[in-house]
Amino acid sequence: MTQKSALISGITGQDGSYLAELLLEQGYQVYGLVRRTSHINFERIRHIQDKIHFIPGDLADLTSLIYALRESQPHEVYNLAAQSFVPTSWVQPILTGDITAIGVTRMLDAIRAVDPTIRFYQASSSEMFGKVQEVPQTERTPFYPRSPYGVAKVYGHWITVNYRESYNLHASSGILFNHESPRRGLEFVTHKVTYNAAKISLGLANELRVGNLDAQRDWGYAGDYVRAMWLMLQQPTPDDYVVATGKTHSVQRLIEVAFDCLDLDWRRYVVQDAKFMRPAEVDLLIGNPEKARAVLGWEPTVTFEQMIEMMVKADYDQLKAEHQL
Ligand code: NAP
Ligand code: G4F
Repeated sequence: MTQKSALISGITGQDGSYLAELLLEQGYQVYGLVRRTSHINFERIRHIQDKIHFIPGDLADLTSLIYALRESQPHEVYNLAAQSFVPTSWVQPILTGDITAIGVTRMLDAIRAVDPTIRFYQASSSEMFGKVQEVPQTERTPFYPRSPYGVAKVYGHWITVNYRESYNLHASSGILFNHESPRRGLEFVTHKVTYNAAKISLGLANELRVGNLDAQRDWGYAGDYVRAMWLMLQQPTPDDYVVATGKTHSVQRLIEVAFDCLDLDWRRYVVQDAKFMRPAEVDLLIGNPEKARAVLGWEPTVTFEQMIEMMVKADYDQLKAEHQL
């Protein structure tokens, strides 16, 4: 049997690192599209970097995507690259649109030009549901995005559906709810909380400043979610799937769980700061993953509490070692 190959955009990100691990385990040749930076940022993939073929490229640059596809000749493309932080999308709305929205068209058009038999995964988001029109959210729930990021992801989703219907591409869109891990960027609320709770516990900080404590999210574990991406591209026909746990928790509950892991009373340390409030908020996300369960056989394996504990422990151990405590 010929070895399968896959090109991952966003391979240096949280999800890219877990997906690369999964595909290597499955025996794939893994190619990673990476942007040129003045400083190599391979922290999340250092342990597997010798097994990955890196190709320079940027979602802003169609030519680089065509070269990358010609060089890698992939069976599957996972488009995970994006400007993915919601608050940044209000300060850089045009860049967010160019990468997170139009970047998807560039990748799809490059696939169409180079080899339309390539299977395509688009990293869509529960942020598209925004001001939710239904609880819980399914593949049929109408979108009402609440940030330039959410708007860009709606475009990315619909252009994926459109290329599937227009050109018969095997293009699937995964509507993934929030998923976290010790590799999550420190700017996202879960990692910000676990990292700062660990710092406080070690005497390296004395407060944590956050925004809206009432927002609710359906938080899962990134390692579980990349399995769903791969399963989508193994199906005979392309489709769209919600990937979620079906449970929701508030930011306050997240803080309680994280601080409890370290026997800390969160009320003594957590300060609300208007700086972290958003111009428009997504108040409640909770997904119904029934279709992913029924068609893909996908189920989450790590609970919210287990994941937060895993993140707290990883941060605590790393800070302790770094500061020789
Ligand atoms: P992440 O950690 O922020 O990683 C984003 C990746 O995109 C990084 O590798 C980044 O490269 C790359 N990138 C950014 N701009 C690029 C450009 N112009 N050209 C090429 N690469 C570019 O994000 P993540 O959490 O892994 O999420 C992966 C994808 O899923 C994103 O599309 C995100 O919007 C979407 N998503 C995430 C979640 C979640 O909860 N994590 C939920 C739903 C959807 P650098 O390392 O060079 O910056
Ligand atoms: O962790 P967050 O920044 O994630 P958000 O905005 O839900 O977006 C993430 O999940 C999306 C899927 O739904 C992805 F598409 C997207 O790429 C990204 O991965 O914020 C979660 C909640 C928000 O309601 C925010 O207002 O936490 C609230 N929050 C409260 N204090 C905070 C803070 N968020 C951050 N980042 N920092 C705070 O201090």
